[in-house]
Amino acid sequence: SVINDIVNSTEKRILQIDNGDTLKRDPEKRDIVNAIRTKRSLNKVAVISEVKPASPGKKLRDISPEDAKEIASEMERAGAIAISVLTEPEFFHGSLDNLKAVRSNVSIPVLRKDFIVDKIQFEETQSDLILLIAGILGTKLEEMVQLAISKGFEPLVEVHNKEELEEALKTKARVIGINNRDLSTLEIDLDTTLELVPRIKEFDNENGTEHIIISESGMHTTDDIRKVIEAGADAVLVGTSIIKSGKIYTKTKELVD
Ligand code: IGP
Repeated sequence: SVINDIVNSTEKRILQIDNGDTLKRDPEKRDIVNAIRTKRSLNKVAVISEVKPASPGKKLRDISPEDAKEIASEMERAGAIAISVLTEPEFFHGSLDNLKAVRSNVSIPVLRKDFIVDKIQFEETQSDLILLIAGILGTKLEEMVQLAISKGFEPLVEVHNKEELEEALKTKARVIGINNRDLSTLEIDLDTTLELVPRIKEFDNENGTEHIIISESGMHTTDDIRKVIEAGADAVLVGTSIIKSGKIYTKTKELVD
């Protein structure tokens, strides 16, 4: 499957990372939890907007670091609460240079969107949040969450089904992403969010915790967004429809308002 190909390609690339080559991270962490609460108190939608050049087999738009800066600024200006930056090079045409360029050019939190399989990848990451995919990390999930937190990242743990969600709830992650796209078939079903949110609410009630829920992928219209927000998602993550619209500012603003 595509997902196996991506993980294999990522593992090969990791072998090339130079251990001594760690970057200096900005010690200041931008807080997405506050950003989401503020936006919601204004009765707006907390939108995380994604700098996404392609998805497997589907090119959207070439994005250089210069382009990435400009796109991210427009997203910020339109009211996005955070920016997600694809850094996977082979299947998504992303780059770490795009990530660095974006974070130095906006003041809102930035998420590194990639397939993290090894802790060495933390060392090359200039971001506030980092994606950890439960379905890929399996038994390594808990350890990777701990490590990410100890490195100063806010881990965003991504799940797609009930089993993965239970694993995510066992960790210290306070931000959970529900991916509406099945990574093995690439099929979208917004009902994934509707099915999984109640379990998170139930867990929070029983344990006195308060997870932040982000619905990810496959949303194009304000109706799509209303559906997952009404189901209890605190924020949405949107890539394709914003990039493809060609009108970054206008499309982002439409979804925020
Ligand atoms: C954005 P969309 O359908 O709006 O382009 O989706 C984002 O959710 C998607 O890019 C994504 C993703 C991922 C990419 C979700 N989880 C994991 C790479 C890796």
